[in-house]
Amino acid sequence: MGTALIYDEEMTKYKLLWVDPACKIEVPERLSVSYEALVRTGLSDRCVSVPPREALDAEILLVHSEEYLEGVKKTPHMTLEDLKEFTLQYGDVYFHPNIYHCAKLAAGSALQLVDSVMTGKVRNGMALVRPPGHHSMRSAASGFCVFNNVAIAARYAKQKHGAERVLIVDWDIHHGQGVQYCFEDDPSVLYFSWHRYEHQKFWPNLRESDYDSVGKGSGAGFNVNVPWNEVGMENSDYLSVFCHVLLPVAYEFCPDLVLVCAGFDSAIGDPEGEMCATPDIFAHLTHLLMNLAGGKLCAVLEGGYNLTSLAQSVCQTVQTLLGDPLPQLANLRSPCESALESLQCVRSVQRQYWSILKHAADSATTDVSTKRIKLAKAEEEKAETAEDERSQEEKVWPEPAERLRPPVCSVSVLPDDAACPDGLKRLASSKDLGPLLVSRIRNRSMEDAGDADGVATFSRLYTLIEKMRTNEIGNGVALVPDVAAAVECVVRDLCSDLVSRVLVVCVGKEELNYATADGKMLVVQISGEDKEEQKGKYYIPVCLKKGCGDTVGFIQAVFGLLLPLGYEYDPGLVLLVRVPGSGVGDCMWQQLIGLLKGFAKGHTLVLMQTNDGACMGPTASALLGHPAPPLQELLTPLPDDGGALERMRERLQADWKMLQTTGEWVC
Ligand code: X5A
Ligand code: ZN
Repeated sequence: MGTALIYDEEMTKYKLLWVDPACKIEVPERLSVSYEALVRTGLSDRCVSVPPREALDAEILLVHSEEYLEGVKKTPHMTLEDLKEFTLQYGDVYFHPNIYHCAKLAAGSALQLVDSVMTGKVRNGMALVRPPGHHSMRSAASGFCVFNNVAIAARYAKQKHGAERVLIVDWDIHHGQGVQYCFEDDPSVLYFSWHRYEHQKFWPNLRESDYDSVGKGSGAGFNVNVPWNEVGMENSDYLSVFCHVLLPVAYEFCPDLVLVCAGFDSAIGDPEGEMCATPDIFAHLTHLLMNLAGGKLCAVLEGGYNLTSLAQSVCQTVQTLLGDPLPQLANLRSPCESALESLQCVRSVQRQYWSILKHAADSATTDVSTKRIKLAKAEEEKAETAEDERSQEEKVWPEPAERLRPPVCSVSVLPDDAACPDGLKRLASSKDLGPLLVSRIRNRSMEDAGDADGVATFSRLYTLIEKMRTNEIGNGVALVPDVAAAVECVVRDLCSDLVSRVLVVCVGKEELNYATADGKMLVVQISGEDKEEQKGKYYIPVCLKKGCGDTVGFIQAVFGLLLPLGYEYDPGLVLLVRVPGSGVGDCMWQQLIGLLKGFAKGHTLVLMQTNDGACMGPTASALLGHPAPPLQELLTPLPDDGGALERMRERLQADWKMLQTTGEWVC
């Protein structure tokens, strides 16, 4: 199952024909430069090339009015003067004799992509299109957009492919007001958008772009706006919003298809966005969405006006869709105060609609005087940033690191009589451990009857860890007689010389008494028992009263705690431990493996107990990069067990900044 790429040079064949400072950044090179970068890096060759087609009138009419379509249809025959006049009815957009043709191709590209993904021809894909779509409305062009490509695609997916729920993630830096208007009262399409807002000072300057526009009627709660009230947002700000708002809501929504309004004006260097997130953040944003909807994800280009930043970001996105290892995001900073305020406001207004956010801290009611102060402050800043447009273009950042696929994706370390799952390579040979390590291992696996076997297993594990470090192997799974003893041995004896930070994720209750305070490992334990107290910064027991089978609780723990902790900790290896009888379901387990692959460049070692081999199949599948099945049970969540998790998150915020979800200021 591959990745589709849709591109046609034809969509570079229109441009601005007069002087308009608001439109001069929307140039044909946006598309050619992005495509050329995909060719140069060899990524386009690895994709399934799908041709675009023109969207039919009937398809355009799924979203737009007849009058509007008829108006646009006349533009190919207009004189320059007529085109200028036609353009004047709308805001920040231009027409050209060939734009109608391109707009039909852009919308049709999105439909071709949906067809390819929904019929299973490919797993996912990206369409490189011009003109963009998310600003265009039922009867109006806007913000360089003519037809609303993604909105049309969502309606089409429902109608033609029977998709019941479609998630639209709009990570472009502008608010896709066209998409919001289209689905405002529709609970079958969840629209998420973050956007530069600056308390309504930024284009399109709409009151309804704020966090309190949540949808209307039965669509209430299915519109999620995250306004950025300052420029300069960074990777940590974006990841915080994904972990603490979008992902929990998206998992509860349980979409059949994910559409991404993939604008890259939210990346560093962009003259419109003026944000500071680096292109490799899009690898993570993409990855975090790739286990929803059974992996069915269609990304459709929107904005992106710094050609360097745009091309790099497009490559990061496509490379992730192809399944390559994720880049490490080192040195994440804390989310900034303004981002935290936005986060708090969104969570507090959305918590009534999403059971997974029910325990989000309630923010105080709107404090008008505070808002005034902020407005004034925004005004001041605006005045200060007169020099900015050039300074954005002059911004420099390091080129994203190469993301090399290891020669061997996944291996198994198994007893001789256990069958190796398809696609995994059995690790047979092992390294001579040397007498010191052997005696250390002997001392640990004391009571084990098959002591010689134990040493052989551990020496294979040592080889595996070593080869993950050198990227000869991606990940692996091992069956061991006693997981608790194995974890201790792996972390203390085998990893200590090889990796500096190990993230240990333990699912189920097991005595882990060796957590260190020196930060060489971080233990997050998710279990059904409630005895353990948190010990220091690096041992974090998460207790779900109803056990690991409680999907809502588990998801809260994963997105609210585990992922943000992982991003902040930045491990060199992930050790995932499955304690027998934990009660975690197969789907959840696969989701967890999929999500953890975002850390340590995908180097995950799964430890399971020999008698727990039944879940070997699902484990192998997830390690090989197959998308996890959707968590259907979230559609009818059980009553949950209260705010214990929220309180724990609050306690830990002093040590772990990525856990913060509230600002000092009220909304
Ligand atoms: C698709 C997109 C931006 C329009 C900005 C107008 N449009 N000032 O990024
Ligand atoms: Zn944009």
